[in-house]
Amino acid sequence: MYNVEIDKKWQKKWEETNLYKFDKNDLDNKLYVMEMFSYPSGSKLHAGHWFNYAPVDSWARLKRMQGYNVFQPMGFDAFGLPAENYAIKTGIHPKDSTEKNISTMEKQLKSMGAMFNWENEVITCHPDYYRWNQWLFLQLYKHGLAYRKKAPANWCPSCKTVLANEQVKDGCCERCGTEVTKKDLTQWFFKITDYAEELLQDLDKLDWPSKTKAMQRHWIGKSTGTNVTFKVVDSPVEFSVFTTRVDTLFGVTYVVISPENELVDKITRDAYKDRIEKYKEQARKQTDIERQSITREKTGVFTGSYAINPINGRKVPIWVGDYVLNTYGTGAVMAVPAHDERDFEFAKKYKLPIERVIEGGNSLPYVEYGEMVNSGNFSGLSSEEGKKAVTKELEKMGLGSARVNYRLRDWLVSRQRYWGTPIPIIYCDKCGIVPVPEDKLPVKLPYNVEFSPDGKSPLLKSEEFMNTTCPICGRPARREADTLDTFVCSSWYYLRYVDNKNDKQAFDKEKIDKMLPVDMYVGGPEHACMHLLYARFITKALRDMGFLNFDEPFLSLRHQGIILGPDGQKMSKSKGNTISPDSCIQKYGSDVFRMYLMFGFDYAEGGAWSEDGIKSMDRFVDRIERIVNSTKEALADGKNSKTSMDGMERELNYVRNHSIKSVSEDTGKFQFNTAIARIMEFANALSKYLQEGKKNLSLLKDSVLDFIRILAPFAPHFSEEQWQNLGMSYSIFNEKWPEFNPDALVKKEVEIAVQINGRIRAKLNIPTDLNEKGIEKLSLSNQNIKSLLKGKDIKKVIVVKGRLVNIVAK
Ligand code: ANZ
Ligand code: ZN
Repeated sequence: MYNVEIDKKWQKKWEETNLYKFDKNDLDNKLYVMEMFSYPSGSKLHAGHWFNYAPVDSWARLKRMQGYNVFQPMGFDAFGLPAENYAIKTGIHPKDSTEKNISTMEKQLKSMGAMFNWENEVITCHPDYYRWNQWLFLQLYKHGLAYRKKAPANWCPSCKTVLANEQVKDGCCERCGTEVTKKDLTQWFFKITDYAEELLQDLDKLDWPSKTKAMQRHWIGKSTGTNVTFKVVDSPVEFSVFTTRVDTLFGVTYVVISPENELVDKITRDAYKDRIEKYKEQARKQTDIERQSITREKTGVFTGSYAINPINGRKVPIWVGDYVLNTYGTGAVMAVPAHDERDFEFAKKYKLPIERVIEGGNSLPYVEYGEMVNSGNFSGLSSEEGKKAVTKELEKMGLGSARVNYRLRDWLVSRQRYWGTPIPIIYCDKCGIVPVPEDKLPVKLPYNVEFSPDGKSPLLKSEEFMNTTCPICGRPARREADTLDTFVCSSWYYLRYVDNKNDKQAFDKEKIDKMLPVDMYVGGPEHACMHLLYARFITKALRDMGFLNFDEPFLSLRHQGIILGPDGQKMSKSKGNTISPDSCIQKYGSDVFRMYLMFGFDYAEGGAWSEDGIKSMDRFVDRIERIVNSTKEALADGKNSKTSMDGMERELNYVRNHSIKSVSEDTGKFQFNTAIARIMEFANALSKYLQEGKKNLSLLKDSVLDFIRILAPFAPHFSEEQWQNLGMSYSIFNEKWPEFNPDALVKKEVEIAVQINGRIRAKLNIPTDLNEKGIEKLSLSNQNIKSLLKGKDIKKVIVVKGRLVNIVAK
């Protein structure tokens, strides 16, 4: 059983000797390794946190031994809904519960024995962090990248707050699962859409999982097409539609505008007003996701008005339909039922004409490209040619133009909640919207606030907070009562880590230009479209404002999988299937827990917890200890030694070099489970060798030392202990990572079976370059074979090179 006291012993020593202190003078070799910081929720660190952090620490330790100067900071994403919801339920103030959770989690994280640079810790709910979060807001505001507008916002009736699009999952609140509705509110936005194209293009530069890049591409949703202007018959009104298939323009039989489109009221004829009003009301209750669902039945109402198709002058009816989203393109579409699924369904339902204008396939709708037909002068062109030609024609007529659209929407950052960064804005009756001057930051979040939700910002109820004076005219004014989305905090924390104690600025440009980008960032795949996109946007925005000079925050990214309960279900308190890291490390020690996590699961996949798995890792560690002790004895004894390199020696040396090579490569690829499997093979080879009679002691010693070196990143405390046990000097983490000798990897011997009449009677190690005659001779000279053949006649010897020898004898 592993002695858990050695965890504490080495953690203390590492701290006292400042072993992992980042060397600020050796930036050429810097390696900035970062794991997504933790959310200090009520439930402490769970096995999933360990699975995120501990293997990455092992990766970083290996890099350190390879000569890198590792910077691995840690912090807490401390604002946000869970702490506030917990407070509402228990009455414990979010600040108090958060501070308590942070100190618990810090202790837990320290018990991991990771190389965290705690002196660079950031805690986002502390004024020395959110002050700069407010500063960031003001910079974006100054540069036109933060703005206010009235918009239908996603509203969670249960959390009583606005949610970003990204926080709505299948029409429900990501946090509590309640169905999300719409509410018109004046909100603050960050203009991430200004960066849509660059965010898309630069994905190519990143060493990120391809699935994550694909998700961002999809989320940004670039679409190339044409805006076409339709004039309304007997009205001065005109409007545009966005289409990716302008080659189908001749097939338009009606147009549809979204219920929220401001044109609806202008276009609707009196006789149709009642029905349209009712329809608008009904549409308000639907989420965008429901409205886009392919399976949902398409609905709509006629406005009584008609529009003119600019290409052929045809009069087509204008409908209102909720399958058209107001937030995409122009909020209006031209409907081509012969070539679009949704339009086809809609046209059938409302008996609207369906006219084919693209040749190909028999059935309708035909949605592929083909040859244009029934399209006037354009007939005969391919879809590709037609798109260009029709767009050109529309441009000539002044009734259309080529157009690129993105699905990406601006980032809604205001929240009607208490536990967040106050937005540094003041409203003055005379001067309007006035940003808080930078030297007046931070705008402190008051402690005594009634935060139980009523749909309004809790800060509104704090007169002390709300009432201020206008920085321009000095008259009484009111503060902004909303707080910032916590994703704002996490969109730049990797910059603050580097310069976390700076009280003059958010960070020093020179410092971060040297330390960033982050070389390796690791965290959950669920952040593909929110955090990971916001952080990229903020980096680019700060670059354009001159605060830094790199384009991307995270060069390499990896995701970890999820550790499930022993029952294969997601761990949760209510299911009673959680695994507490604390009790595991009390029982088995930090390293056994860490190695089990790394060996028992594929890092990117995760899987179900197994108690047997951790026990067998415990036994493995015991075995290593026996290997070290036997080695010590053999070395002290010094007798029975040899200096030659025979078959056994060559075999051991082979496994040793093979392990060094594989562990380096696999760890580099985050394939920790196979890396540990190679370490186990190495341990087997050592055990086997220790059982031999005569030993080459210098080989034994070198092999065991290499073994402990390559084990060290995976079992840091234990390896440090065994290193000392072997009489080596502190610290193993100042040792160089061993290099393998390619010569030793060329197998000079193979094992072959020697059979007599088809039954295996001996196994021989023979040189790989031995010819058939030599193999035969060697087999026949084996003691065992010799005695079995005594008194028999050898009829035939069959040699299968590299595999076996069969002796036929009577
Ligand atoms: C006519 C047409 C004919 C279309 C055809 C497609 C096929 P992406 O690729 O996502 O950009 N569209 C445009 N704006 C819309 C909105 N606000 N709500 C719902 N649908 C909208 O898709 C662009 C296509 O989606 C556009 O091209 C338009 O339908 C529809 F045979 O125009 B198409
Ligand atoms: Zn004023």
